[in-house]
Amino acid sequence: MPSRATPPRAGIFKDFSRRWMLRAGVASLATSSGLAGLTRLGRADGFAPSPPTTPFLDALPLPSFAQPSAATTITPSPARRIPSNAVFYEIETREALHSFHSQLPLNSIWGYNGLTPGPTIRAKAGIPNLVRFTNHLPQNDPVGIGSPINAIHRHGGFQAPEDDGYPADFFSTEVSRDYLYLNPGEDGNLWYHDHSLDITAENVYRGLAALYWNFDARDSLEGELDLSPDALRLPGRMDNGSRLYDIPLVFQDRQFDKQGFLIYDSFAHNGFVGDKFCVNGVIQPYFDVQPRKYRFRFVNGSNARQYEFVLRDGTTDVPFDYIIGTDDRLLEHPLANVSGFRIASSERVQAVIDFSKYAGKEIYLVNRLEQVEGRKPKGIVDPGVQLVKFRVAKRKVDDPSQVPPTLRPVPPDERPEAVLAAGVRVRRTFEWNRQGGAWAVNGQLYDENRIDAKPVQDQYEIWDLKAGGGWEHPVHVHLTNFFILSRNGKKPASVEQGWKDVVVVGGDRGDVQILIKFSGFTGKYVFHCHTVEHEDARMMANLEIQPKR
Ligand SMILES: [Cu+2]
Repeated sequence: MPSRATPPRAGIFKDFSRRWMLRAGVASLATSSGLAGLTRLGRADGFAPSPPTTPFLDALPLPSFAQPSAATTITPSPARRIPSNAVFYEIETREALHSFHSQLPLNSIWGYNGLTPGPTIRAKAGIPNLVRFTNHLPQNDPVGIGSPINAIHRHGGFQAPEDDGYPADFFSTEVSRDYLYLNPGEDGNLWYHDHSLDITAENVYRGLAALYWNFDARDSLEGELDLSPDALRLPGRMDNGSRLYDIPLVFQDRQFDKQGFLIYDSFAHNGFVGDKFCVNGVIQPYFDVQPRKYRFRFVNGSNARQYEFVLRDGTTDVPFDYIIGTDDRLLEHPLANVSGFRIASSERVQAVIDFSKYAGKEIYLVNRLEQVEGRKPKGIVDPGVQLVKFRVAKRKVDDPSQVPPTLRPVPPDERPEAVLAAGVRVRRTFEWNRQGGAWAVNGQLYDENRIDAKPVQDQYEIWDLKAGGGWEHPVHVHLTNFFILSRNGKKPASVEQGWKDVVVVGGDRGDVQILIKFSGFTGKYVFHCHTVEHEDARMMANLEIQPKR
């Protein structure tokens, strides 16, 4: 049901009659007018436009790193053996006040350590992290967006079933759960978010999302200052515990009522889109940069919205200098001079922008994709909406970073050509369809007690993914990465040729064929649509990975 995020502590929760109307679902009757302030990229159906906010008034916030906990004796829950070199973290989910924009009132959010995005967890290849999440969410939340249960999914992570945030493994207020992340390496660019059964969309919208970065000997924490011969020396380095020149950009759309409080429609099973564009939790921020190379990690943390990004210098489109990674991993080779790219919910792209040629200028990151509903984007608009203003300093600075011609070589026996030549015997088809007002996979609604596929460990499979009704679904498979073999029978675009853990299926994007394999663990995992309202409306299925015979 529709809800608004009035901060309970601010005591502004008096508007019961309006709240009742919203709960009764009458809101849409009242709000078909007032389109004047509608952004050109669309907003949720049935809501008046969010209040106007001046773009680029607030700075881009940068999430800080989670700090390891000093605890020496740890009894893990659930009980299991913890590697002796594991680093221990403690993170709380709790309610807090958050500023989405300095012209809006503070809003009640739910965040990891009370922050949205939450603290970035940092890992080093070969050193496991044991992360204890404690649920301190309020039992009686007056705002009404979300439910105080948690299941934490480290998206893109290689982790045992009990550490995967399986949707039914949720835990309640004042309960803790430990998650063991082994961090074998290479899967460098992850994020973690709530994955509780039926309530993921609201809990993520309320703020439960954060980043998880793995570093290893090549893509190292020392980054551009790493002198070892294997180091990639991509832009980025540590400075006093903060990361410089390696910058996350988490994109989330939000909708606000006329007083500036967050609203959400729990009946929006087709996918909720808002008309305000937050980057790292702030609406249309500016970011001061030096005239040098930066690494940006684009994360689509929106519930249902897709974005198509371009860079603009005045009215001229300028290319991203390099695309270096998609989803979890770095590409084998960087793609140079890329004019733009599109990301759907939970997809990630890493790009390098060299601001040295823009010294003293203002460069804009622009979203050109209009979307007014969860079905799919409406199309490209010109000029689009500026989401971030980069204010480039004038004075030249040193830039020891580089973008080497080879980033992450794909092992010869894992290349799609080699795997296909060796023969792939198992094929599966998954159709992503609407069914009776809910969302189904192969005609079935998610049932936690039904196993929908039993892949055998280490055995390659080809999956045909199709969708009907003109809908687009970003399909996410847990535990593993895959290669896209084809899109509509053709080779995918170059930005889709690297390792992926999400792929958009259907609508204008067509059918997709992927090459997939599950290794390392056996047991039960989910795969699902990452339009999180579709996921909650049961567009999800169970895998049970079988041991090798
Ligand atoms: Cu979907």
